[in-house]
Amino acid sequence: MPLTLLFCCIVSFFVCVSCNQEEIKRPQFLKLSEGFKNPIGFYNANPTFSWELPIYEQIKAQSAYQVVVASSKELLPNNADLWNSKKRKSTQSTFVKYQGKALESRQKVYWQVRYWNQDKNASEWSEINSFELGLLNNTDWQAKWTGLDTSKDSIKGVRNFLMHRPQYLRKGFELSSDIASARLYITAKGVFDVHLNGKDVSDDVMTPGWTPYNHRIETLTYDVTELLETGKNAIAVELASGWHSGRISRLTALYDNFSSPKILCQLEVVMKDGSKQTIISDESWKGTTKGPIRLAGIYDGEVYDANFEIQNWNAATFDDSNWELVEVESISSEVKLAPKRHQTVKNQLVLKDVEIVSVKENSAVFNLKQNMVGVPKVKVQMKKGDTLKIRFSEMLLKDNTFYTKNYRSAKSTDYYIAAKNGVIEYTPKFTFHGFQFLELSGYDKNAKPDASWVQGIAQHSDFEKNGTFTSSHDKLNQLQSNITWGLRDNFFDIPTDCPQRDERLGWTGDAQVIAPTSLFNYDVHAFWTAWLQSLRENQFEHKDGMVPFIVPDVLQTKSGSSGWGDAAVIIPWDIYNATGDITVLEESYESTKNWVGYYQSKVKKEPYLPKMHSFSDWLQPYPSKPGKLGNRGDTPKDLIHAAFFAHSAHLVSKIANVLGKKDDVKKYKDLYESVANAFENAFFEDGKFTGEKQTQTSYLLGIYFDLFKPETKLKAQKYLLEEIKNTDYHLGTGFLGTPILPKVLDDMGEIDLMYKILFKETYPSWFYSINQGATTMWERWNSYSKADGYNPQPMNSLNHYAYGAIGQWMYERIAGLSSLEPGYKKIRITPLPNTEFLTSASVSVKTPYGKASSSWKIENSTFNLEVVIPPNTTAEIQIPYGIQDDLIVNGSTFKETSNLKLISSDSDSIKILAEPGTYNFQTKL
Ligand code: RAM
Repeated sequence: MPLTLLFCCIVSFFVCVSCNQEEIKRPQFLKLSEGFKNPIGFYNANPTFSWELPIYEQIKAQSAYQVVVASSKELLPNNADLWNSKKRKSTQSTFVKYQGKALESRQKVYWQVRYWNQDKNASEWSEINSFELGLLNNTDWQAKWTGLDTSKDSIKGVRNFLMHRPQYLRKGFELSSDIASARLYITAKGVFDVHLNGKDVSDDVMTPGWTPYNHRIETLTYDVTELLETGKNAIAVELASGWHSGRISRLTALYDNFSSPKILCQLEVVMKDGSKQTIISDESWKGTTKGPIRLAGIYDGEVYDANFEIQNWNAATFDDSNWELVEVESISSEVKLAPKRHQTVKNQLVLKDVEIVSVKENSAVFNLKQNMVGVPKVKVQMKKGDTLKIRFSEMLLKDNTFYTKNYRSAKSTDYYIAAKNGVIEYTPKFTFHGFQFLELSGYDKNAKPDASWVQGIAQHSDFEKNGTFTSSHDKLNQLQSNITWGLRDNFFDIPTDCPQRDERLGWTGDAQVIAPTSLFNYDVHAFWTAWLQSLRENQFEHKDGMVPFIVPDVLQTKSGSSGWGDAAVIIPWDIYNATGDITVLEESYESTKNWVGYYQSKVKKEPYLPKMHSFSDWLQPYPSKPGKLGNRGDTPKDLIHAAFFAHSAHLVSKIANVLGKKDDVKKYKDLYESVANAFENAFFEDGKFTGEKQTQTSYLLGIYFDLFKPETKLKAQKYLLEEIKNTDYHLGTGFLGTPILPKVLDDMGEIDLMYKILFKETYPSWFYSINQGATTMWERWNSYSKADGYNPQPMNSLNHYAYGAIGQWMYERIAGLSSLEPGYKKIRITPLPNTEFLTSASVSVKTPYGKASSSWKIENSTFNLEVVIPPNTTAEIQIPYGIQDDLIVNGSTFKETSNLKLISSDSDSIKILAEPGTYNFQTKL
């Protein structure tokens, strides 16, 4: 070869390699740990890194990656001083563990990632992302718990509970030179709203949120650089009881004798000249309880008196010399101060489409058309000295008056006292309500009520939407809406059972039932893992492994309940399957084993059959016992203990397998098998439940948890079908049976039957509540009916998410998208059309690898399926109809390609393995 030609070849080779490399687009959507984007005040010095590959033709999969981490931007990518993973051959693009130098409180860290695609070409480096750690240790705090002693006022509220007047706390300070950057670290025993120089520091609501305060209090970090000035400044905090000192934490002995609320804050300022100044909460602060928020409680509402407003109290110019001196308390080493590990609650949506229902003399009822959680925003004309009373209710009685019996002792009423004539605007700050209707009274009699007087501000933890579901059926879409409203309404910092009555507690059973559905609909990865930490903290108080009924455990539960405490095992497993994040399993491992240990400790007489407490198949329809006694349904609790004992042991064995704990894999599998055996022998004879009353749930638990021998399982399935027939094809399940019903019928191939049950209009069914006007999920299948009114029991929440667990089946099977390998590394697309009820259904889910979707419709006797599979995953797609030769893919007859491989084909369905991409499948019915 002539030299020139050789030279040309070499040049073109290099040009080609480099041009090839330029073509590979950078990774995107970088995230830290449970989905955080460039956080400050981050909680974890051992984070994980995730990224997504961009979506375009050239990118199918990742073959290798490199993560670089440095203490300054300039060091990236080539001089990473904290960690350089080097090129690692791996398809892992989610939850890659940091393995670099130890990180400290306040440290700011920068990171970047690149990947190599399936052809081993390197991408460009991603954008640089960062995170900054919060104060990770109690010793990082110089501040003291600071506040007024409000217990001495001895104000007694509902049920004689001590109420604390909200406090206004402030401190003026000077900053000597120009400010380079400033961080405010803050929390409270109570709930707070902080201002700097008269400006609101954040739009967070009811911070710091709710943890077991006797173990851990979460702290917030704010970047306040822009709010400070050289010279005079002021920091000012409004503080109320919240969960910590309110009657929701009913046991006064729990959190330092129900002490007065306090704040803890530390403002750290770095000056341009490099010097530092720190302002802390301490004895130099001043406070008053003579501010406008006179009283505030989560259950009972807020009282705001505008006559007490203090002009400019939060500005630097204010003279606080006649305010009271505060009391202080040192930080205790027993209670961990830890940066908040999930999103705060924020205002999310303003409901403005309001209707006036009725007007009486000086009172009017407004309808927000959606049962919601949050606060109202009212704008009304008032006369000086008059009191505006704002009442709430979820639904009305026949005569348009309020149904509030189901709030039980929660007063849920706000008051505003006017200081002058004219239009006032008011939004309560330190309470929240569950309501659709609102009654105003006490406004100016001369004013004519107008729908514009009222808006509803919906609040919940600030997670993002993760999935969508829609179909051709209005009621099914309404059900999806009711499920998602119910979820958001009850994800108020912790997962609550209900948002309106004197409860609003983190019931573990409800949580385990709804977790999978919630993970489809919202990005609640961090939300759940944060609550699981609280669960562990409460569980570890008990040597026997007992998980309390509720978390945080303000009931100081004395025993565990089967089906409830199992949240400790079931939820980590659900999160792992939805996200692929192994960290949650590592964090929870001891806790999962301890809960199984609790069951073991309750086995006394008969081997493997625990004797303990259970709420059982809570609120099963048509219980044989009347009223309250019937709440636990008819499935015997002993059966439920054994079923969940076996199931949790089985899951622990699976978790042990993921974590590589070989001994435990066997130990817990053996345990599961022994309990399963005992379960079958004790409660079934030849597959038939031997108890007093046949229930769907007895069979469902046994079948779904795999507790029968293969031959008896078939018989049990037959008895289950008989039982369903006996109820005229209605569900007969309570909290525990309901989420399992669709899964079992699905496994049995009884798809049409499941559709029939789901689309039932009569009681008990999902559509029944919709037919009665529900806009959220109800606590009971018969909470209300147009014909008979409200269920007579006061425990009758109209916003309780448990029965929304059907949402999982809607995503996974009606529209057909689920995770086949943890975190959607492999996706399963298996839509289940049913032409009797639906002509189309569609879902999309933001998987850790990018958006995946499945949409089908039936038109002109053609089944049409549109599928999107994100990069770095594969999918198993099952087309429910057709003959392979008739299958059209993206407009042409199906042929195997490098993107689509045939797995199997029979008269009922065609199964295909798909690489990432967008596909349209068509087949004749
Ligand atoms: C009710 C709660 C919750 C349920 C328990 C057993 O008070 O609302 O939903 O789990 O009881």
